[in-house]
Amino acid sequence: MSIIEKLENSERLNYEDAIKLYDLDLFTLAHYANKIREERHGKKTYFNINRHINPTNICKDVCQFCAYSASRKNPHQYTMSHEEILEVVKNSSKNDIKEVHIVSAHNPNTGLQWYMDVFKKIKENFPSIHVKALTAAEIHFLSTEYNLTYQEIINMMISHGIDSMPGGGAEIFDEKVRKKICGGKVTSQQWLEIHKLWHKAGKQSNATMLFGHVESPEHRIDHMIRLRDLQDETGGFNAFIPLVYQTENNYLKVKAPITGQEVLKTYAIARIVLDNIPNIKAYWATSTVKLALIAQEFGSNDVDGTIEKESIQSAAGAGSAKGVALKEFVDLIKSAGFTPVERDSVYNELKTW
Ligand code: V47
Repeated sequence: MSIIEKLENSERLNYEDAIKLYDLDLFTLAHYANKIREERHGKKTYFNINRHINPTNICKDVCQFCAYSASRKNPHQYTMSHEEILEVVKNSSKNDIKEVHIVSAHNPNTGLQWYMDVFKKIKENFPSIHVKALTAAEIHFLSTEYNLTYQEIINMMISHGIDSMPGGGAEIFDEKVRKKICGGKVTSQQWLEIHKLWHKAGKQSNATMLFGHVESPEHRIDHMIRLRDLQDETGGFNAFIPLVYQTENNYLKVKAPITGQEVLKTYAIARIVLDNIPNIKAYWATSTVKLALIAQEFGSNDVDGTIEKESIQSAAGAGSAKGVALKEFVDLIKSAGFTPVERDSVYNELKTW
């Protein structure tokens, strides 16, 4: 059966089929991806009102793509105190944020309680704010640094008030590419194992993929299929987030930045291949708001949030340092022809704007 026949029949695609999707033209892919998007979400585009906080940039790991961690490229080290973090949350709570998204570097100097206690303090002071925190890469770092099992770290996360896990640290699962871009950090197997344990604890998470650097389309498909396999088992992923690689201030040598066409193809292919992950997020901080809105015609149904401050992608050249104003966000979604639906962190609908 041809790939088009399989798409017409809405069949699940295996690795060999999915590779063929990259040979299709953009508008054929858009047709099938948008069909799935519209069946599931109609014209809704989800977003949330949130605040990103990155409490420290001192990192034991050396990822080649990272411009955020303090290193030769970024000599400005910092580590926030809990009081400073709480002050940020307090100020942002005035903007009616529903989520704090907290991701740190892997700092060996702070102690485990610096990582954990802040979540408890946020929950005590702001019980209605959803805490999305600690990537699988951070969990692996804490587990090795403090000689605890993943399960023990997960139990601590839950008892300290973390509600869900962000999808960071997945990068590209292919072992050869991974060795090149982030050797030494959490392995692919470990990343998947940590999310599996988190899901088994009854919790939800997201999954990312960093693309547009030294990986091939085959590596992207392999990444998606490993996620789909785990999702078949646990059902715990809410969203898949393809992160467009930002090229500046890091050590990865990439000849040409990825084209907008290839980015859109990848969103569309993700929507087709990941038949068991409900949401495809075009994270505007890496794609730009404009392309994130166009991506809504190519299978995506989410653009992430208002963010307020963004440090990881903006360090590598993205124009996301100050987030985006709520009104502007809503107006842009509307003028792109979609219905802006504010969601919470686990995709309950809160308000149609
Ligand atoms: O894993 C680092 C990425 C990620 C670069 O779960 C880069 O809702 C592009 O995971 N170019 C962290 N990306 C951010 C993340 C995330 C973001 C938004 C929402 C969610 C969610 C998760 O940032 C890292 C890494 O892949 N990153 N450097 C760069 N040069």
